[in-house]
Amino acid sequence: MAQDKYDASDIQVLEGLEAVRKRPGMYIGTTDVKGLHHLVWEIVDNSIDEALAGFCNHIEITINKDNSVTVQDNGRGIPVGIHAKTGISTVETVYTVLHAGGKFGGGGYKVSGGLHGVGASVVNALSSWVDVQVKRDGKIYECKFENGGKTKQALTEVGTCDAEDTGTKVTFKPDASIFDSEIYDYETLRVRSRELAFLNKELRITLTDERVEPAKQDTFMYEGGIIEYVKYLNKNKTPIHENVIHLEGEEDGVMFEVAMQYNSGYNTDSIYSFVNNINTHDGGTHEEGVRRALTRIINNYAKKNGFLKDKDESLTGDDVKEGLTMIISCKHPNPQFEGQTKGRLGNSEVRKLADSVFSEGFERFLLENPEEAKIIVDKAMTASRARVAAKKARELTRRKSDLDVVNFGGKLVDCKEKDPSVCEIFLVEGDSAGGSAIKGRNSMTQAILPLKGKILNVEKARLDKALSNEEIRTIITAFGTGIGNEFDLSKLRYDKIIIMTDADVDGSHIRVLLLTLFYRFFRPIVEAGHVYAAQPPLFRITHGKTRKYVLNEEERDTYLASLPENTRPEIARMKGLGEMDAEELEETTMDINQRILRKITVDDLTEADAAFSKIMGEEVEPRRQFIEENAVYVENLDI
Ligand code: 28F
Repeated sequence: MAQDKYDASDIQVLEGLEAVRKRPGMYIGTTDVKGLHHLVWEIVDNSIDEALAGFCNHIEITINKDNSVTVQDNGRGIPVGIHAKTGISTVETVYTVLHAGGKFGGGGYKVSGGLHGVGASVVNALSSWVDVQVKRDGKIYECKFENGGKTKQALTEVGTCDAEDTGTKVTFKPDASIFDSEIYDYETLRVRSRELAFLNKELRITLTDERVEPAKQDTFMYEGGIIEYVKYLNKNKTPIHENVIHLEGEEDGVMFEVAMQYNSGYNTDSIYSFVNNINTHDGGTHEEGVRRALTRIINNYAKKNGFLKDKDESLTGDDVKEGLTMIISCKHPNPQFEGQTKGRLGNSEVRKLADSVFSEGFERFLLENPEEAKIIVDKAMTASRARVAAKKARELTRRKSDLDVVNFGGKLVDCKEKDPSVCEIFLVEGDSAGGSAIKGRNSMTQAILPLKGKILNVEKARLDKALSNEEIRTIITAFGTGIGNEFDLSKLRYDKIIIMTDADVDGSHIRVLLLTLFYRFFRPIVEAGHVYAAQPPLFRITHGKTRKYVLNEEERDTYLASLPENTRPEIARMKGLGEMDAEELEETTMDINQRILRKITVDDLTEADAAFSKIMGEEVEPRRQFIEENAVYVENLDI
């Protein structure tokens, strides 16, 4: 506006910008450091719109020594002609009339972020001064504003330049009376500049900090756009398929593109979505369309290609998201942002567009790339098993009542005492020994869990497979601690877990399988010293009415040497627990006053771990041989 005369339109302009100064938060959210940096993006967005319109490919952002900021683009330059509605130049209109930049005529649309093109006048209102320079038609024009947008110098031709040298350059100094801080943070500007370069492929963005000597500078330009964004996000991860999948489409002026690549990790929250370069942290219809299509396409592929055999088995949204890094970018002429922080896209038509663009492109990708398809589906299947296992583990730990354990498969014969410190559980090999143990036990403090035979070799099985084994599930339920990340030692229902198996090869094999289970899934129980191996006798020496049970050859020989010369004792080698009746089993192996237990410790297990891994491999013979020779357990006599 000219200095001395203020007509109605001038007053309307000043009232508009005054309103911004009164309630800046309504326009830029906050006046803290976040709002300070927001001013930069409002100006940059106008350059980005010029880039999206195809007339600009380089934006330069400079933090000047006085913490003013200069943004320059090589677009067409804001038109300098007189604006029909305001009677002043378009440049001045854009910088002094609120809502002037966005909806004004012209075929293109404001798709950059922020205030949808009204940003220039808001920045002017909140700055102590703003200088605008336009290069157009071989001429250089300038106009200046001060104290919240008052025109200091109307648009003036100040020089000439090459005809093809066009663009807009704006320098502004945020008003210190409005902003808590006026110091720009280079890193904040750098991160967002890089993101804008990723989101707008081939656009070069240069950031310079003139406050330091020598000046600091970064330049970002990505030919591949969001494809390179995904590569960048997966930089420190292990992609499980080589190429980033890139899909794009447009409908009714709405542009939509997705870039995605799976990595070997397990997290499911590396999906980032943007609308007009704004990060929609709370998702919205663009993301919903993609997630829906991703789940549907992978399930269809898995069923059609025999990965999912059980017809009503299906993969969930979480299963198909595991390890997925994805960027969704939508450019919309009239985005509806929803939610408290306006972080969610609400336009319902986008859901269908996203779904159709994604599903058609991803389905084609899977069909054309069967190897990658198998890798991707396998990963989702593994995630699904782990999810089911975790769910089972949670169910197992949720004991509704003690009755559950006894009824759970009817395997465990629990003790009557409920104080864990005096209770113990015997894991007994075989039903006959199990039967004897149940008869011979002290029913107040001793629980019996007969094991049908070889339990699953968990060395090779994942949690999900281990939990699908009924014996293992019964053991987990009986212990009460839960398993995996649900494990809670304080819930252990017994002070002693006693493995009672035959002293032969099979018995040792079962013992090692159990120890593998403990080592892999219940290590804290072993570390706390709750696990023991029962020591059934190896020989029964009968002479006269006397019956003596001994543990091994050494004890046998020592005992025989102690007998009178003329006695001809009968020596029997005990074949197995099943050979003893309940009374003998109690007397020799279970009675806490007579039995000898061997405590199993983790240190030994750690050495054994290598052994477990070796003997728990797939080859049966080396394993049997190893067990026969080593019977991997260590004694610390506990009584
Ligand atoms: C450093 C900040 O603001 N760059 C801009 C243009 C180009 C045009 C334009 C802008 C008319 C009224 C909509 C030029 N020629 N950088 C910027 N570059 N605005 S802002 O037009 C404004 C329209 O509002 C432009 C032909 N068409 C458009």
